[in-house]
Amino acid sequence: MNTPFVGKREYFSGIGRIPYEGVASDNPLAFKHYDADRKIGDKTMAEHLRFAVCYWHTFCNAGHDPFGPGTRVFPWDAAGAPLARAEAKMDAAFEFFTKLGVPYYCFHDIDMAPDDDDVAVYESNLKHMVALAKERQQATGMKLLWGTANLFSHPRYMNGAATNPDFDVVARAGVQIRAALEATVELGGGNYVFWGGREGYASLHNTQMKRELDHFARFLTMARDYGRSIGFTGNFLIEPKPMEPMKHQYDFDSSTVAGFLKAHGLERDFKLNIEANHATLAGHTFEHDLQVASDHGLLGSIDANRGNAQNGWDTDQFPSDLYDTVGAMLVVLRQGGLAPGGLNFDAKVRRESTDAEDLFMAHIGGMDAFARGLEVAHALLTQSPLEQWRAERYASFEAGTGRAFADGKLSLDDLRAHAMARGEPTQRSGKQERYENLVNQYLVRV
Ligand code: XLS
Ligand code: CA
Ligand code: CA
Repeated sequence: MNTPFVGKREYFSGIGRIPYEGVASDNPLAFKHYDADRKIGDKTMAEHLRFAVCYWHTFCNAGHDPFGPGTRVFPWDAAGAPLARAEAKMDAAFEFFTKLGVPYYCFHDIDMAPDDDDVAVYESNLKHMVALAKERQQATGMKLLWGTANLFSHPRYMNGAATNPDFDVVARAGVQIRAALEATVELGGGNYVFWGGREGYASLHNTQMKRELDHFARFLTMARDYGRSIGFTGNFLIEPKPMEPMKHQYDFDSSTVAGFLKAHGLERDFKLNIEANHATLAGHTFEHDLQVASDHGLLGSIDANRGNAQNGWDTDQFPSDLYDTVGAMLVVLRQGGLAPGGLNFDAKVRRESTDAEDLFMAHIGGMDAFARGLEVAHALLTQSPLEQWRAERYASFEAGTGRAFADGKLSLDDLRAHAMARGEPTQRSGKQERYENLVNQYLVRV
């Protein structure tokens, strides 16, 4: 990945390969913590973190909001035929990936290729761009973390895609899933993501919820079967979100999706892609939804971003809160890593951030925040008393009647006999503050 750019022209001139310079550096275009080849435990930072850049925010989103149009002028969006603009955007994307030094990227079908209402034109546009992406991957060493289909922007999907009450729309959604699965396989993607888009409802008055959920499961099963039939061996991932754009999204949170997958026999092929800002919209912390997914054996990948504590919507900001990244990396390290998933920056610079270099600084900050989270979480797990304290808290289940209870060998009569023999339980402090102090201590010590 040493080629600075492989396209027809350079879009980010004046910016070279982003170096690691360490915490003493004040260079805004250098990493302070992310040192790709540095070993943390038995893996390098790059191997642990598996960073990906997303196509949709970084190269497609010019900053529009409900009150006004985009503020960023992307040179790759200058006038020209749709396919020529898509090719220019791909040149910019691969230049950006290689200069930043990330190993992975993610895309929706219509981020990469021009959409079209004509099925054959849509399919040939995507095939054309996938062939170019394959060349670019070979030239740069970049890999695809996951592909997906955008089943929420086109007006035909306003009432949902797989859960639409009109079968014609469900079938049209099938066209895109089929093509996006083929694209993902062609590009060697390790995962395929389903974010629920408009799968949900705006009003229960006009909605047969059970029927829609059954259709959703049917659709996912067909996608799974098609994917496996064309050689996709990676994970299918569902990305939970509780609301927005719909009032209620069916894939509400980790717990809801885990139940849904198990109810429909999909838990062997599907895992979860947890996005920080979606977890917080659901009233959880990022760490909570990661932990729930991991506890089900279903944590597959992460969309790294953050919300804003004062806003109740999906602000998709770049992650910068070290406390959050430590919490996330504790879950990831405890489950032994994320592969074949990774950390995808599903995040956008603010509408007011209009310089090309802001895109780099945003990703540098996010990568440094997770690199720091990795270092601190690793130290907490291997050098601090954290795991020992947690184990001691549950020590009464390690032997004797506590062990027998956990193993399912006791009845309520046995519990009563134990309680009679022991008398009133001794009060045991939860010691939350001691744990919080330990995390802060390691945040500055490591
Ligand atoms: C939107 C989602 C979306 C998915 C991919 O809220 O985060 O970007 O990650 O469709
Ligand atoms: Ca996402
Ligand atoms: Ca989001």
